Amino acid sequence: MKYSPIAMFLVGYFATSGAGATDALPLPSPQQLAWQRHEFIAFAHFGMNTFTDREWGEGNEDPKLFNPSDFDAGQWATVLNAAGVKLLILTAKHHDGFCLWPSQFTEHCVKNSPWRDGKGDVLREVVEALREKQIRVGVYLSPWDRNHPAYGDSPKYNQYFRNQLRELLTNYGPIDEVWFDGACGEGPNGKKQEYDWLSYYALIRELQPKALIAIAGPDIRWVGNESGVAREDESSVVKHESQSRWYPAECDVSIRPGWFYHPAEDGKVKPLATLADIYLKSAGRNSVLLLNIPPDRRGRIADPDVARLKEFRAFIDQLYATDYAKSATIAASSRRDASGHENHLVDGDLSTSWTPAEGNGTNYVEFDLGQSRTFNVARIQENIALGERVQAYHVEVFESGKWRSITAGQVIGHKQLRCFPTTAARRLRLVIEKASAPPAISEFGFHFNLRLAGP
Ligand code: FUL
Repeated sequence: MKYSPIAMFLVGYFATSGAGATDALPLPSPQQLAWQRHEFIAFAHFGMNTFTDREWGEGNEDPKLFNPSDFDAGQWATVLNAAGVKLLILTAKHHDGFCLWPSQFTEHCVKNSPWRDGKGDVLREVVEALREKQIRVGVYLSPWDRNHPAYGDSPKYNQYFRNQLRELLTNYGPIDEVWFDGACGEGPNGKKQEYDWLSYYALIRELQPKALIAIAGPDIRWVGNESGVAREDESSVVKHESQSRWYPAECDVSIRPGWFYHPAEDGKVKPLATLADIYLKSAGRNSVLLLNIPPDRRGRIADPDVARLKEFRAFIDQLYATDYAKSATIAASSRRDASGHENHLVDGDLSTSWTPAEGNGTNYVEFDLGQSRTFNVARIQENIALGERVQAYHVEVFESGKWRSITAGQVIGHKQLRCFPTTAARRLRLVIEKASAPPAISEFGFHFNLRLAGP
């Protein structure tokens, strides 16, 4: 559940937090930039619900029910690393209030479970295993807490919540993403809890200034659905009245129907075709894919999910394996100077770019392959360290003596994977029709994807 009133609240936060100039081009913070370049990150929904077969617990579950039989965070890290996941967000506390770390502020946590004789700490084991594989760490801490007696007694619960944040953000090393759902309910006193968001944000900034605050937070935006799909032309720049902010989109979706593991869903892991489509419509639409992979009652990623992730990785690798742009002769309509050379489009370096000379009207760069090639995906990337500059573009092929557009859009951003019916051509152009500042295109590629080619 992600409540939208938070969006209105955040507008207020942005307005009072200083930035948001009206005419300057909004830019990502270094942390947002690094995060967007991850492209593919994961969620692990794991907790009391894993053992009660529910999606939302009531909060009155007996901690003794939490008892993974073969917990192995090393297996998570190995599987995620092989899949190419760059950051994992663990549900340290879901709506039922049960904490996966031994909190000194509640009894409703792992210390009262039989797992590891009450001496275990899921978060610690996960953090250590992830760090061994250079996977970054994020935490999901649900503000909605159906267990805590002070929930609804707003100041008291806010203090409890900050105490928990402090535990998470001081005892486990660097945390890169703090994920807040906006769901809010009434406490046992019949009163609606008023979250003190500003105090939560201030504490995070104090304890982990590099952590990004997501969803009900100012740094990462929920894309607006739980299907893992961004809009075409999804922009990292969000405007409200005269304020423009860098606020990139995250696409969350589960590999299974539910967020938590349910044995009955072992046969319902999303097929590769669905995951491939999700990837193209999230990572391929200037957004970050946040794929949920819920560990099972053993405390391991279940076999069907492991198998699907292998296929998914193979799909992604195949997608990029052949890049015809790399062997093409490249010629630009113009270039601003040597640092804006068109050869930067194929150097694999996201910080270099092709920049045309100013004031020359429509700008394009042409790729001549020397012979006809077959492709169905164009990959276009802007150097977003300099902002989102392009406002309209298309890709065209030279056919029977004239140019024909095969795909067109407005936003480029970090990455577009534009798919179109399989096309054969020798010459092809990326045309920038409109930009708010000199375009800085960092990479261009065109690929042939087997799955998209059909049977
Ligand atoms: C939602 C929650 O209510 C779901 O249980 C899940 O955690 C999802 C990612 O966010 O809003």
